[in-house]
Amino acid sequence: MSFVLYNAPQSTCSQKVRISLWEKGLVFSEKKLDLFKGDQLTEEYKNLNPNGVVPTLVHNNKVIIDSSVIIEYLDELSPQPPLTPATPVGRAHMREWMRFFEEVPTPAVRVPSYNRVFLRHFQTMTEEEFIAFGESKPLRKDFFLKMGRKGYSDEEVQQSENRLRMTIERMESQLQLGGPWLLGDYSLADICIIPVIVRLNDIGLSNLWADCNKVGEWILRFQEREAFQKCFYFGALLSEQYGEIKTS
Ligand SMILES: N[C@@H](CCC(=O)N[C@@H](CS)C(=O)NCC(=O)O)C(=O)O
Repeated sequence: MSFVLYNAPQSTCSQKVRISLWEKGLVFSEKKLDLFKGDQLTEEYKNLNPNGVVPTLVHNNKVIIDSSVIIEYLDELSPQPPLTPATPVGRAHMREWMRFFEEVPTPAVRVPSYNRVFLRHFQTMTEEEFIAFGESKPLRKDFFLKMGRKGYSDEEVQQSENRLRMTIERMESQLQLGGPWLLGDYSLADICIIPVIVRLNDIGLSNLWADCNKVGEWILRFQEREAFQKCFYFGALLSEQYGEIKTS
């Protein structure tokens, strides 16, 4: 089997897939895209992934896109070790968590990530260049143009932090049922959210779980996994790529 992963070291969606590949022990090669140079927006790449985003997995010439679809695909393809509950109801609960993570914290974390770190890429662009860059993004055009070169407003930052805090509180309540993972056993639900939590920690927002002991323990448990350590190679954290990070 041949696996080629088009991804970016720091991309949270890519990190979900890297963890899953390592958990399954599947050998893969990485093609690293520079998202601020626009590698994901070339016609060649959009032939693979018309959304112009990473990750994309090419498995024996078959192209699979969207990180959650990819990790479920990998689990079906290579069932050992299982990352999905054995029963239909268990799988339904896992997908409830995954859909919630995709809908709430995954978009929310982009707001402080851009405001604190990525905005610097646009400071030397003219307004016209920035608009053209935003317009070229099939999925993220509205997000970019709403953000502008100055970033999101304090109100929008607060709303996104509220959504992230709500996520953490839900995870804390769920882990209080016994854990040690979100559904008891380790699953794709855990893998789906850990990159967002790592990102929050990296950009100075770990206060969001300061009073959530179970979430804190869950993070430590994750850090011990070999797949986690292999996924977060040097350069996967923003602090490693960008140095000091603005904390407001
Ligand atoms: N639903 C997609 C979203 C992928 C996504 O948003 N990827 C980001 C990196 S985490 C990206 O490629 N952004 C490029 C851009 O904004 O131009 C997935 O989960 O694969």
